Amino acid sequence: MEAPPFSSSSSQLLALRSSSTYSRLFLRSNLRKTHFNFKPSRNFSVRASSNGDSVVTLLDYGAGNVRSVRNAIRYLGFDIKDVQTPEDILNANRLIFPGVGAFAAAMDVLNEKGMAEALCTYIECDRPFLGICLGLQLLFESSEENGPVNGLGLIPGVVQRFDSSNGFRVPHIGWNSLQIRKDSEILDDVGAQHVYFVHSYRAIPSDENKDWVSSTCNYGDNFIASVRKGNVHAVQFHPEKSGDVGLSVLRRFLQPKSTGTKKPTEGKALKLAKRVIACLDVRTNDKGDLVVTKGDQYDVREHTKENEVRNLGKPVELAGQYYKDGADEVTFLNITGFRDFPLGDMPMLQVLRYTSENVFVPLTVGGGIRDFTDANGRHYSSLEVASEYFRSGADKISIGSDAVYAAEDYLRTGVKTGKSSLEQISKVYGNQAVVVSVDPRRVYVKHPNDVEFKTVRVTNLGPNGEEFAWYQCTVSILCFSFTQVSGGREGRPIGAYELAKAVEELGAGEILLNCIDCDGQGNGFDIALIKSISDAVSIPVIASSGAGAAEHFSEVFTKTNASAALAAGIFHRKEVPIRSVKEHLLKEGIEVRI
Ligand code: 1PR
Repeated sequence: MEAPPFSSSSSQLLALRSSSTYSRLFLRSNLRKTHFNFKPSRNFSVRASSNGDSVVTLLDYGAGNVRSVRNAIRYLGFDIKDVQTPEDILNANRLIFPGVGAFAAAMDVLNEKGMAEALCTYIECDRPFLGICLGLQLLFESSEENGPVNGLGLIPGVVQRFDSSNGFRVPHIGWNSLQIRKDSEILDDVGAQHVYFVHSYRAIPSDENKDWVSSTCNYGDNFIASVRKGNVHAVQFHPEKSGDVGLSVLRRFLQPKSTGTKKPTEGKALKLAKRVIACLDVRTNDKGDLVVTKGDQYDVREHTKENEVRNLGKPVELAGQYYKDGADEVTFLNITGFRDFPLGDMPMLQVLRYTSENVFVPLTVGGGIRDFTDANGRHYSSLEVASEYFRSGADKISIGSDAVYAAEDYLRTGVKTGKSSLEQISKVYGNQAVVVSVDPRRVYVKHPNDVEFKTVRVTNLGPNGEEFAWYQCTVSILCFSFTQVSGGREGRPIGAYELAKAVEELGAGEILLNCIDCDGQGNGFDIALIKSISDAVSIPVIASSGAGAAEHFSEVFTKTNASAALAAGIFHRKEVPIRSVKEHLLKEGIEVRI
């Protein structure tokens, strides 16, 4: 069962993180004093599926999006039993632990619920176990994440933050390759194909843990990508978000005997791939249907007498198509979310739920993430809005307008209040789950000293021969007329460069960099803007707006430090398929997932 909307889980986590127990070192020896009513009902040496049981026990402590793991398990034909008590862990046939959120908060919850000891016992008895992401990290002795904080202590080693000083962007987000170190069975179909990672902390292989390490990944240095001992497995990457190859990892864990012989290694993955993202701008049209639309410089209405909202298809269908076509991620932007409160916009939540049932790459959703008071006076925090998006299937949320206000406040006062939506959501869900979407407009100037904001030299001169421009951030606003309320955009006194640096400090994990001037024009990305921002921050930057040909993708990846490129119009109008973009990038020597 999914957690009910607005369960107290996120607020509990927040409370836990600020409580005095938050950074308390966890002494595993104390755990040993707890006694459980453990009734081993089966032979420990029997592999997971050999008894034909189709039930998987899932340890979900309520800190984030476990929906995608649930969907992947169900997609593979298994039923889920949720852990309610430590005994459920001890009596499981096979246990999946998709850790989400922060290390310390997770350990606090496991300790408080008495589950840490049960997990140790289960694993030490060599019962079928699969830890995912934080579910791998928690097996180690300790983590430096808001710590040091002790973990379960089953594997020697300390979980540490990636070092961004050597130019590697943190979080490590995207599709990377594995170096298989020993036979791990569940990785038998991976070979040289990419799998999806999203994390800021990692464990390092050493002599002490080498009998556990089954694969490593290189990102700045070699880190542990998976461990395996007997029936106990854990992976740092997300199999539930790694497309077909990830589903095969889960399948091999769930059905170890039925997956046939080892396949030859295929694929050419060597390093972190550049991502190609399909974006779906979604809104309700005048007939009340939720449609995928697409603007020209953010104008999404047809220039006809009827002035209808441009309709380019159905969101769930198109997202499913892009997944099959090889999109590395799918992004939904609920472009009227700021005025139609997203939690009142149930169709959008349904879109996420349905999409996540069949799309096994990361899903991002944006639009309307802010505090809101409804007509009945009920107040919803932006954290509640984001939580509902996560519960409905989003892996990342994207904040637009509210992040602009937060950055303005931060730059004006120099104080991080911790109260902005950006800070609150990244505190609970981790900064890798929070994208900031920037919607700037070019403002030409004669000389950089003419403005207080960072300028770039433009390739096409401004209307009065200007050689420079700054990029003014905009926010969604309501425009009232006698006949209707419509959306518009208001320029704010902050540049895209200043905003990007501020939101990185406030906890953004990634920047989705649009450009209103280029949107829908098909003339290529704004290289000067993207270079300036991707050089200024150490979090990944997604280049957006203006793609009109496969060559525009290679241009943005060779001339800037963008980690991903996003497009909408060319994919919706079927002008350039995602496959052609990838083939072109491969031909140009740019690493992509195929
Ligand atoms: O401000 O937090 O409610 O978020 C609103 C979100 O909706 C923001 O992420 C903002 O970018 C988006 N949005 C608002 N109005 C529009 C509009 O089009 N009228 N869509 C809009 C922005 C921009 C891109 C687009 C690329 C690629 N869409 O994401 O998909 O420019 O297009 P192209 O390849 O066709 O050039 P909040």
